[in-house]
Amino acid sequence: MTRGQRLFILQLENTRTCVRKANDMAPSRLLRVAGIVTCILFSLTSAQTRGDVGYVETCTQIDAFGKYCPTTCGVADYLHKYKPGMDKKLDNMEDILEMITNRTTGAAEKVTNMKDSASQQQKSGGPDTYIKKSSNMLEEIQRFEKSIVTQEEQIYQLQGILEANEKRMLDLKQLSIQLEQKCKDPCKDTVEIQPTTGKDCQDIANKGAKISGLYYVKPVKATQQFLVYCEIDNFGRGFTVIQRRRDGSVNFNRDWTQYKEGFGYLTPSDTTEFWLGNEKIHLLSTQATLPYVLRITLTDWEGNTKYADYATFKVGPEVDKYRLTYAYYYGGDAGDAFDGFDFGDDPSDKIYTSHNGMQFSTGDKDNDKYNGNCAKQDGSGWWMNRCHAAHLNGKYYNGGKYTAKDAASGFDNGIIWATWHSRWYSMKETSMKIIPINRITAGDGQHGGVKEFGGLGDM
Ligand SMILES: [Ca+2]
Repeated sequence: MTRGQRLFILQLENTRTCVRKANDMAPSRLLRVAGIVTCILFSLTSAQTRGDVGYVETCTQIDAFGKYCPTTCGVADYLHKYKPGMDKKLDNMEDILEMITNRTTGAAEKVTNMKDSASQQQKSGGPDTYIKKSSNMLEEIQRFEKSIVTQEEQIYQLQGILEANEKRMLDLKQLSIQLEQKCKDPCKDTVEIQPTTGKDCQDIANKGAKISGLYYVKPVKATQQFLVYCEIDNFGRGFTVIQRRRDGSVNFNRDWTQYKEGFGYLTPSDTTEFWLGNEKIHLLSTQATLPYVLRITLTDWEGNTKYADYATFKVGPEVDKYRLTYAYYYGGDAGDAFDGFDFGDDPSDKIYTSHNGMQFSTGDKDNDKYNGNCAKQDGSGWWMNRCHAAHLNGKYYNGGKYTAKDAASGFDNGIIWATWHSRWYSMKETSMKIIPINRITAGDGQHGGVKEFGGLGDM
């Protein structure tokens, strides 16, 4: 059930509850009508909001990482269901109002009769006490008259509301007709998935795909295809993107299963954050006869972008806890943070913060080299040692700079690349992407730097 559908049902239940309360509680019919009118008002307002919500909120995310937004058919369906019930309620209200009007007329007649009989009594003369009693009665009657006038005013107001409601119903009917027209066209996915498929994005680029976007890939050992973002540049290189940070919109504090399956959102425009998933990264990185290069790109809060490449990047199977291995640092201007960093706290800092050969850890699965639990302390999943000099799944800190006080555990838990910025500086954007090693160099024969090729215009 999508969030949109749940909303509809909630609102329907609200309407029902509302009417029931008005019936139970109000001793006077007038109050009851007021209750019902309020309820209807509420329902109508809600229905209009839902109409708007329907356009946006019915997006569905599927396992294969697509986000699909159907058209507004759901809203139209709802309106069809909703309308007959409302018509009936309005009819009932009209009946009740008529009843009240009848009773008011009856009461007015009664008052006139009472007044007449009182004045007759006065004329006929009698004991003082009787006259006093009679004038008291008259006062009572006048009060009663006043209250009737007030009630009549209220009835007019209610009638006004009723008319306004009828107008809204008409508007809704109009809207419903418009939606019906729209829904005659078959619903389409709003996410554009490119038709070419392959073992990875380089395979797809080799088949002639020219634009970056979402593609289905099926690595050699994969049982089913899955969606990836392919970054295809002007040199015909196809990078398969396995990680993306851009704005902190996705929470990277996830458990083992979520890191295994992947999380976040893939978009054709590469505007969202995600972790592709350890299983998929394993299948991709271990399939080729040609080894892969992992390219890490980093953007800081001053707008500088740097990169680091690792040759023969592989992620092992789950039985080996998705162990990270690579052959060597292939180059880049961000420095080799995967090899650890000497922070100056301890002589063995560099060894204990290196990442090559580390198994993957999450808060609920501690595979690190530390007595405590690095992943739990830092609220992330990563190839933790004791703990890290590179940490791209860390907490997102707007502005970059943070302190031990900002981190829940007191440890450096940001998006860190220690060979470029201090561990108390969190990157603004990151990406991790893989490409067969024979394609990493761009068409000009030079080792491809981030600034040299297209397709990364916004970085
Ligand atoms: Ca541990």
